[in-house]
Amino acid sequence: MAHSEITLAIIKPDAVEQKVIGNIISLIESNGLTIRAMKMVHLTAGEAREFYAVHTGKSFFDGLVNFMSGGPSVVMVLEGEHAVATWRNLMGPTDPQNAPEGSIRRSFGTDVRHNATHGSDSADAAVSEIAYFFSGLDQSHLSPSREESGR
Ligand code: IDP
Ligand code: MG
Repeated sequence: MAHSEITLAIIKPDAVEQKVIGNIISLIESNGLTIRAMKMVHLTAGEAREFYAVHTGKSFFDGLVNFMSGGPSVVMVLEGEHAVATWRNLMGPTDPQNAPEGSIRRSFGTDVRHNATHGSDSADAAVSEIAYFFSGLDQSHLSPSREESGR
């Protein structure tokens, strides 16, 4: 692996409700990504606000917080080649209507809010998002842009 990276993925409450956790995990594993940590969490509204703090004040913020705290989610650390971009490409764009055939958001999303999954948008965001959900996880052997020696 020349450029191994980690990212945070969330299977959002709409996808958990639809019972497509397994479908989404299959896509993760069949597209070169490895699950390094995983848990189910039911976010409180306060936690959803904190996790999505970057969107505070936007028109969709309250709806997003209600949605994300409305049921359980599955939170995962994914590792693989260019994991941030690989996972965002697998998801597709934010609005499922704009997402290509075969993408996760096209297959399992409903609308721009209920779009099935989350993915970090950069390696830096991944580090802080992973720390938020997996405070005990040692990221030192899962560095965000590790160049492996191949030894
Ligand atoms: P991303 O998840 O593709 O990175 P962001 O812009 O970071 O998209 O938005 C975070 C989440 O907020 C989206 O995944 C979606 O659930 C929700 N969201 C974004 N834009 C809208 C909107 O215009 N209306 C309703 N919900 C939105
Ligand atoms: Mg985002």
